[in-house]
Amino acid sequence: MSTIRLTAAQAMIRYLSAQMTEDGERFIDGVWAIFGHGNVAGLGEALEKAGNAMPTWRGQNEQTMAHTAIAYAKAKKRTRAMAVCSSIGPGATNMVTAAALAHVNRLPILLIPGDVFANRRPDPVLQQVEDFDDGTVSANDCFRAVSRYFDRISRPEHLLTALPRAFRVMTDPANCGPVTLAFCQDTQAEAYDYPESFFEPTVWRIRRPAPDAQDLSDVVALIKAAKNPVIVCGGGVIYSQAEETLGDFATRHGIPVIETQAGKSALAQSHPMNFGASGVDGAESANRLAEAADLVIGVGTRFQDFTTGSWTLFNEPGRKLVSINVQGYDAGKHGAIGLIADARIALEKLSEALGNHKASAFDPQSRLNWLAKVDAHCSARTNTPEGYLPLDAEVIGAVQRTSTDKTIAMCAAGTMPGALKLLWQAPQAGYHMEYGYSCMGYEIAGAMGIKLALPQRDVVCFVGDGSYMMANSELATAVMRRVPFTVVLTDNRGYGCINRLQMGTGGEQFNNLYKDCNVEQQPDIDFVAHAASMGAHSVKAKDIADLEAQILAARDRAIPTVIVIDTDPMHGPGENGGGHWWDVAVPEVGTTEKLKEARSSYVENMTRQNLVN
Ligand SMILES: Cc1ncc(C[n+]2csc(CCOP(=O)(O)OP(=O)(O)O)c2C)c(N)n1
Ligand SMILES: [Mg+2]
Repeated sequence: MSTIRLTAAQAMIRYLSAQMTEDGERFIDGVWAIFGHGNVAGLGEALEKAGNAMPTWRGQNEQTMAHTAIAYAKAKKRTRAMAVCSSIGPGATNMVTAAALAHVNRLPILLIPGDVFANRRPDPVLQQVEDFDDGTVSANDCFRAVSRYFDRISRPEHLLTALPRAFRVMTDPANCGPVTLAFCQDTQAEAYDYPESFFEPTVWRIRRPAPDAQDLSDVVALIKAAKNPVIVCGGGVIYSQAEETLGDFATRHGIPVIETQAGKSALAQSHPMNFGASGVDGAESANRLAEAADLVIGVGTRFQDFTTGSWTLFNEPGRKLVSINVQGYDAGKHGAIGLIADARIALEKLSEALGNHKASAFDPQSRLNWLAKVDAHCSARTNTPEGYLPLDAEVIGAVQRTSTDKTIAMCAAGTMPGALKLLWQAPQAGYHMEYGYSCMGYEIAGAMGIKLALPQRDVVCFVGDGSYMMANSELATAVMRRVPFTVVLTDNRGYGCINRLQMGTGGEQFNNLYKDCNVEQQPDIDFVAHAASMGAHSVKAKDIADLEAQILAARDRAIPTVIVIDTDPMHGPGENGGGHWWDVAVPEVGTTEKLKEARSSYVENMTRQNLVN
């Protein structure tokens, strides 16, 4: 056996550069890295020598670098990913939140935190967490709960099994998620005679498992028997690239589609079978279908509470639940009859078996009524009231009017995810929402990841002032790397959505908007100057018309543009919608009348939850 003598770090990077997609590209596009104690000498040396065979990029924060990597993988529909490499201790634990985000959203990312010395000789080292009773614990054990595969590389030969396993996880449609390879600092530097064959180029094909024949015929029988079936289109439809197949299936068999946050834009909003999203921030047309359905067919969905109205939707007595999912865990949830398979293959096989079967009629008008309502809701007010501040819906309208088929609207937390779910009329593939973890601070870093993945698209990043304050510094990275996107920063001077939620659950306005915070002086944060200081083009839009003009002007810039607009914090987007209930626990005892009222309406809503199927 011919071998090559490499350090473990050199071997890891060499292996990463030889793992390919079916299209002949590297599966790992490159490595985001911030060096420090625990990776600068080992992995740092290996990455420097790798050069373009495995490019290295420096960001500003390990969490947000990982957000960029995750957004990249989501935009690539999990066909490619990036790695993120950190020092030990704080650099490593900064990535734990991002690992959780990737875990919830089932997205591939390779995290390589540095770890303590395997030989323990210099212990305790700088940044080492010392467990009094367990000598094997390090800060990186925090990753265990939020990694799909966690390993600690404490001998060079561990890589021979750990690296193939890592790629198997990241390219497996069912188990896809974050992989953490915690890499002991002394091991990174240790030499070993690796077999040359280990570094041969390997192609990772993403499998498309077919459904079990008996399960398939059971589901066919259920669909044939159903009077009011409805399809719930989840993110799995997009990951399996089943968008066209789903649209054809829905049309051919007369089954209307409602969408989840992750599934939105699998079908264009203009698709005649797309009835919009369900749930608390959902469309009337979708929620009525969800209430009346006698058969719910989930395709690639986790049935999260924002889709199910915390299970007060889909509560028609006797209704059946089918879950088409490549992951058995999801396929079996809530008593669902599972079809464990790739979404596209499952829909093709179902359609074949259903032949010309078409479900009985549904009301196509409800969708048109809803779309007309959306248009009205997003139009800017012309009879400007006294003390007028634009609404979030009007901001969305402005972006919508300037958007094209190339536009991708993206967001993660705050008012805008719910508002966009309800109001954004996406072209196919025109929506990127991180709403599995809904992590404030994903937005700017995520926008950069999308643009890196899809350079030909126009990325519009919706971010609230709160999320912007939480993480914005990858804006500087985007300026340096010349990655343009447009940030629409809605400044409502605090956490608007949580303030409304607080009021809606019987609480007093407290600790959300700055006006209700325990401070000596009210802030007047100059977001335009802040973004400009990082090199972005930044402007304040004075009104909705100005916002539209600024978005158009941003389109051809080579750097990010940040457009700040003051908005009204008090009015949510759902006020005119047909939103459903969402379970947020209200205190059982309290002093105010409004809290007591909120509690009794909460208790009443709980009785509508259909938990047993
Ligand atoms: C990391 C993180 N912390 C806390 C939350 C809870 N949270 C969700 S939205 C929100 C406020 C968002 O404020 P802002 O970005 O200004 O949006 P707005 O609702 O005001 O438009 C908070 C605190 C979260 N989703 N993520
Ligand atoms: Mg805000």
